[in-house]
Amino acid sequence: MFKKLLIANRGEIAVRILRACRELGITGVAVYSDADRASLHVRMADEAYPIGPAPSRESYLRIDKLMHIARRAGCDALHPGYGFLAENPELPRACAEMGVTFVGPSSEAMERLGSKTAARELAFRAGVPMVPGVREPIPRLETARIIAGEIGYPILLKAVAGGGGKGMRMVASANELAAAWRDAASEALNAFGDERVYIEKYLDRPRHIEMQIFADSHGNVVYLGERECSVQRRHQKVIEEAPSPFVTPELRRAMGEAAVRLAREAGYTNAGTAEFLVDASRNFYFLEVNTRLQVEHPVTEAVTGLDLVKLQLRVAAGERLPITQQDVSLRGHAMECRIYAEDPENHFFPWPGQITLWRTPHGPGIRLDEGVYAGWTVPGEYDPLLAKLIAWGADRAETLARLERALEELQITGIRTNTALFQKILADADFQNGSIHTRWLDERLASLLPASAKDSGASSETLEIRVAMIAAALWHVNQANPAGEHPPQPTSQWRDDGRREQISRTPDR
Ligand code: MV4
Repeated sequence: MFKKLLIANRGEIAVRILRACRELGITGVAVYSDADRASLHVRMADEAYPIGPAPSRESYLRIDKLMHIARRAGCDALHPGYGFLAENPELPRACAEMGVTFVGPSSEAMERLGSKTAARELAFRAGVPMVPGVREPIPRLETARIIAGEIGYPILLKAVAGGGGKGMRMVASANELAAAWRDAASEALNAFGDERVYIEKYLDRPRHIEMQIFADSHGNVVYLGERECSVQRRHQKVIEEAPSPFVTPELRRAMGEAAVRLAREAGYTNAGTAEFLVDASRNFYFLEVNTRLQVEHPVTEAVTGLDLVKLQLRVAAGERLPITQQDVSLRGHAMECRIYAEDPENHFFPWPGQITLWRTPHGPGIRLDEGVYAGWTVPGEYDPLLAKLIAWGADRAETLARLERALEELQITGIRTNTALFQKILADADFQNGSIHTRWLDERLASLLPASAKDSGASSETLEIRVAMIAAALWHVNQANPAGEHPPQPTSQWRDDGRREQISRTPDR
């Protein structure tokens, strides 16, 4: 097993990985930006190193700085978490060059799956069903017109480098194609530096169901069941559950075996997720592979009894998977709420600031993966995920009751959060009987939120909307790809003092 692991991330996922390190006797090494000096992951780490200014492109997205710290601290492995550099093949490449083990797939497997058209080609070769469409980028508008006509409208233009709905445009008829083509290409160029797009048939109101897979470096691949992730807001997952209330044992097996074939075809190792769309007749269609540990991994942990982060570390260290497919069994039901510092009643405006009270739920079937503590100030520079509240129960009804009970126990003051929205979603009849699809929440929000929060286009709300848009734009600018080459920042006395000061000022513990 590894001796020392560098965690190239922050917040709750860095804390989650540190916990696995502690259990395995691995020294956990944190990195932190100027905005994260007093963050929980820094307090919980065995060692912590500064990585630069608050904007992530100058800190958490800097491969050169990470490699410098890995060398200086003597780390033999690196875990990327999710987000930031987790799916950037340059990181496993840089690790390989330095003799540091990357906890994840090879850069080659990542590249094979990073391009959506290459992934579709792999899926085709592996006999995995996918949405009707093409397997290569469309060179020009005239070609798009011919292919769209053959597939039949409505179609979707999707970015080859895509994911998360960026560079995606639905086209209802031929006369909308030219404008959508331009929009999709320019959005793709902007987001990924790659303007290429391809075409898929558009599915109306599908479910988003994903399959967890795990592969070791000895040719063993297993699937660990699905997660239902249809409750999303603008491509951001809000609630996830396992198993999906819609999936039958037959469908689970078919999707699981398809995901395993795909992993084998890609030469995949470590944890991965195959995303599928599922239509009302339970046909499933491959969408893409996420080559990382996912935010929602705890619901799979809850129903399988496995520790996915420890499994990741064992497999990365060259160990064989300790389980075969026959050993995988699902028990009970789990559901996760993503607790964000944001205001659902104000266009989901991010709400950084000091947490004055953080009173956490406990008791039967409750797990809280948190990245915060009372007295800490949520920085405005990052995704404002505070914690994930996960409930487990013998069945879906018990899980729902426990989650509702835990949401009542959870008390947060000082900042606004989305917890009240969860109470409304959990009380919704559609949600309770599992009749949900990928557009359900966006359509339902109008009735779940107070009238004042609806995007009605009323002139009284224009200023708020504009402020929210500017804030969102600033956030996105800060998320942009690593750009300028700045020399690594040396540790400074004032920064260390500041960190110590903020830690000693915090009221808890
Ligand atoms: C689709 C689709 C309908 N038809 N593809 C959105 C993000 C990207 N990963 C794929 N997405 C979709 N692809 C076809 N051919 C609908 C979506 C989609 C969606 C997918 C998963 C979760 C939420 C979604 C919300 C809107 C649209």
